[in-house]
Amino acid sequence: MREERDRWAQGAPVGRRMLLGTLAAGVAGLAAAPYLQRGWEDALGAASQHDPTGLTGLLPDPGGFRYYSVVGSVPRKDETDYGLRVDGLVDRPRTYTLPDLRALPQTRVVHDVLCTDGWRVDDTPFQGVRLADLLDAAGVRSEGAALRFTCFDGAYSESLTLEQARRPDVLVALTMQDQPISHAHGGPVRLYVAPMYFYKSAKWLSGITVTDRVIPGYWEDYGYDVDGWLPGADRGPDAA
Ligand SMILES: Nc1nc2c(c(=O)[nH]1)N[C@H]1C(S)=C(S)[C@@H](COP(=O)(O)O)O[C@H]1N2
Ligand SMILES: [Mo]
Repeated sequence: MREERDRWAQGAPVGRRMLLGTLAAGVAGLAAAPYLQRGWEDALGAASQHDPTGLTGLLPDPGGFRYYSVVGSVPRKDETDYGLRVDGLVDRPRTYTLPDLRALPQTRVVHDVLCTDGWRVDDTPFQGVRLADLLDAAGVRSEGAALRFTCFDGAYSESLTLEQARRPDVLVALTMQDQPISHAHGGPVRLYVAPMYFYKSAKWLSGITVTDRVIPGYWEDYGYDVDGWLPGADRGPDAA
């Protein structure tokens, strides 16, 4: 999939334009169907689930974002069945429901979002619980050095060092652009790591495990930088 994305990013102009046209027609067809009620963004998500080429990732949604998923279909979760498990090297493992997370102090962070594929959406607000607060509540043990994030899509994963995770601009986000995070954007809960490329911001977040070392995430196994700092990011005291 990574290779496919790179290949398309480099461009095969005629083939790609044709395919995009075909795909746009397909998406338009979907949009005319009941998907319309959920909006274009969810139609893109739905279309990409039937899209073996991954090209739906090249169709912008109205806000400038693009839909990414490494799996074909992702279950929907809401207040009745969503859970965020915090465990690993902690004294007090816990599973948070959506109401649990909403009841905690909320922080709003506005930052530019950048994907390594070249698109960006400036000044995007995210709001949610500071990851640092969840770590404090869990009581990280002295052997703890990093976090592994897992997702209820069953495939994606990410990592942060504890020091990165404790930054005030790293959120377990419940809203994006001041709306509840849609399913297409990884709702009801996604990670938001403001100072890093958007691949670090795991969608459909379901697990946070404290580990004794960094375990590279999904894209990082394909060569992405484990430290996904954005150009010009203030890396803090651990700056290399
Ligand atoms: N679970 C999951 N999270 C993910 C991804 C994914 O494929 N699956 N893609 C990452 C990448 S590469 C980007 S750019 C953003 C895209 O978020 P969006 O679909 O809301 O635009 O999600 C990141 N988080
Ligand atoms: Mo990305």
